[in-house]
Amino acid sequence: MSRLTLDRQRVAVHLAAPYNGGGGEDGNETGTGAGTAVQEALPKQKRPPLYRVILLNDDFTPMDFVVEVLMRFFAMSEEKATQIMLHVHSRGVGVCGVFTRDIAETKVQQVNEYSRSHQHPLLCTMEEA
Ligand code: TYC
Repeated sequence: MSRLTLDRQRVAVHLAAPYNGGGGEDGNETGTGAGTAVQEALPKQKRPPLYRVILLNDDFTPMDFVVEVLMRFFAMSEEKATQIMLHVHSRGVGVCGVFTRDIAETKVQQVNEYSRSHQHPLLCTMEEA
């Protein structure tokens, strides 16, 4: 069962709890003063959509440069970066990480701008996870 379903269930149980007037000043009310029943707001949806940041293979970008990019912008160790680079090199695409939309957009921009400024055709993109 998804967490969303669980949240909805918890809210339904909460709202269906018996209205027993406990603590009322005159025995009829709930203690809010004027007989007004107060319903708590539904919980905000807390989980934003996530996006995969994807690296694309090409025939020209040097492997060392791709490893440097992965270390610089995705805080990977050299070992992890090499593993991801080789995956992209052999499979065509690979995931650098999963982020909220703003962070993913920033990473994509940073990688593409850095690659362009070094005259490499390396491309980064994103997709909803
Ligand atoms: N295919 C490139 C080469 O042979 C290396 C490479 C790996 C390029 C990953 C891009 O995202 C990439 N030099």
